[in-house]
Amino acid sequence: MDIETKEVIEVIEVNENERIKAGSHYLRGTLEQSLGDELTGALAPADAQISKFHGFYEQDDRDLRQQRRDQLLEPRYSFMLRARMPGGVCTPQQWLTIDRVGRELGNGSIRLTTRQTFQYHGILKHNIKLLIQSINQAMIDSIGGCGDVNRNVMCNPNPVTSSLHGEVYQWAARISERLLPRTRAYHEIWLDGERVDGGDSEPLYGETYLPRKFKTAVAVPPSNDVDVYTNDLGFVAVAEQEELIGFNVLAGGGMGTTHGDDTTFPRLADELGFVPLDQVLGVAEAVVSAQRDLGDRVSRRHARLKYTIERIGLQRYREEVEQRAGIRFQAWRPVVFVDQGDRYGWVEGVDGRWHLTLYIENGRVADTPGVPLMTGLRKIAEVHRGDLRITPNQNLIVASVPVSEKLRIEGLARKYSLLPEHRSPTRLKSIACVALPTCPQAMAEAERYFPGFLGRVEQLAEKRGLGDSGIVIRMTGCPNGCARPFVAEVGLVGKGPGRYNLMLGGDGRGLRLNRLYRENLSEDDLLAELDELYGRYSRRRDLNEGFGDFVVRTGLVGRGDVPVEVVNG
Ligand code: SRM
Ligand code: SF4
Repeated sequence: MDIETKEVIEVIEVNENERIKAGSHYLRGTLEQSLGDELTGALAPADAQISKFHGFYEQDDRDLRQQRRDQLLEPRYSFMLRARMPGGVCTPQQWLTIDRVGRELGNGSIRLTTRQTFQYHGILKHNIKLLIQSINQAMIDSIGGCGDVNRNVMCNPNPVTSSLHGEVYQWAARISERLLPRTRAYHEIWLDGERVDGGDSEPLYGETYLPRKFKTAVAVPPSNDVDVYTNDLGFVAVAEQEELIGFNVLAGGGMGTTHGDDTTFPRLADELGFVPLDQVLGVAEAVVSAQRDLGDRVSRRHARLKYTIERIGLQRYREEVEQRAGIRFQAWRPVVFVDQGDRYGWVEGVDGRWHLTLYIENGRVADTPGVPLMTGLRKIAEVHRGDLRITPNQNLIVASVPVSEKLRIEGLARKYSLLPEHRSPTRLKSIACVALPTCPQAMAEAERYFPGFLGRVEQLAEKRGLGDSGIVIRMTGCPNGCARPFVAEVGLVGKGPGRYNLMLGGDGRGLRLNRLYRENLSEDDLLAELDELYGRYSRRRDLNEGFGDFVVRTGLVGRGDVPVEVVNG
């Protein structure tokens, strides 16, 4: 085959997104022209892909779609912007900016996400630049919030048990920095930075970036709040006598699936082995570059790292990473995880400062009639002098409060209904994704519907004498898995309007995938199934046995993959 023919075939074989990336001149595309086009509220289609790397998505209000269609109007386009905030940590001053910008340039709310950052919804095209500039003035950016690059790096946010947490957080921030795209496009377009003609480059990513999104989390055992096994790349802190000595490394986790396509599946990450601290950044780069070169650039459905590892095999993949990083993985160090939830209320840190985890229902920070939550957080940020930390379960920690300030902070939190009190243990452990009306992928409701649905589940639990049991329930509007439903004890995965698949059997620690139990259920059917299951559980469970463990032990569902069960005894 001559070279020309080969090139043509290669061009035809990659998917459309690859062509868009390659032609974007390191993520510039024609974004500036798209923004200036006043005839439409949308971006040009290729720019709507490139914009994701800059942190924002084009959306339209799905509640209004039909009405707009009937009126022969274009959809009501607006944008969702996601910031980059490693480990979810920000200062109160930054929070005040986040809050102000959300009220002035977004839809009046802030959405805390399952990856410890925040999103604005409802941004109009002509406000995007001002919005990005405003958060950048507070030292917050949105580079790689979305797109085919490494996303927000997660990290256990609770600085409680030891100085280890602070140190591990620094590693999360370093990994985030190391895996950032290097293009100057963001600065040029949004921050009016100096133009670079021709000299731009991406040493790690290359001009077509990664085949697909890429996610990294850092866990501090015994908490698996970050659900580290669901990430493309995971680091698990290993300490000796309270001193951080390195990390166990994981690769190849992911949740996204497509209904009816069994070539797609959720997967827990594989254990690659232990590395000392001086090898961490090199390994992170090697995992990313291996995926850059070996990932599937034809089918986006199969382009995540989990499919690469399935295709080439773990052994070969591990060797590839070792060779690129110039290291050998050491044997995995034993670690124990005990849960995947947040620790609510006050906890004293090693330095004598206190940390208060607030409850934010589904991570939605807004003022609604009778519940001025957004105002409450603003009042706290106005007086607080420590920092604020978004958790992987969409909550917020008021961190590093001196004992003298505890009463004042708690008073505000109580006044604005931000304390976890009067919520059932199940509600405190449960989360839902955004779904309708903004998410274009949603097949069913999640965030808007979940609180009421949980109320009905709580009644069932009370009836069965399970009011004190905290069962992890997670709902998503589609099988993409944004609330990580496939590692929940009960996963409810949207199938169509008002219809959900019922998944059962997570272990409450994020170490076991659940399995499909019943398909396409209406609310009545779901409640009937749960009623029956809760009845069995309350009669036949072992002492301290979790619901997910019970359904697996009694054979109601098969066991999911359990690669770490051995380690965790
Ligand atoms: Fe997600 C796409 C919201 C965490 C898997 N996710 C989307 C989009 C952008 C819809 C879209 O494609 O246009 C959603 C925007 C909704 C909206 O209106 O805001 C969306 N994902 C979210 C958030 C906001 C859910 C939440 O309620 O908090 C989370 C933002 C995280 C962040 O701050 O970066 C969010 N998404 C996740 C997670 C959980 C995680 O990462 O720990 C997953 C599962 C883990 C994984 O990636 O495998 C997840 N989102 C997806 C997927 C499926 C990817 C796949 O491999 O198939 C999509 C669809 C896609 O990429 O094509 C998606
Ligand atoms: Fe949207 Fe589906 Fe993610 Fe929910 S799980 S936010 S419906 S993409």
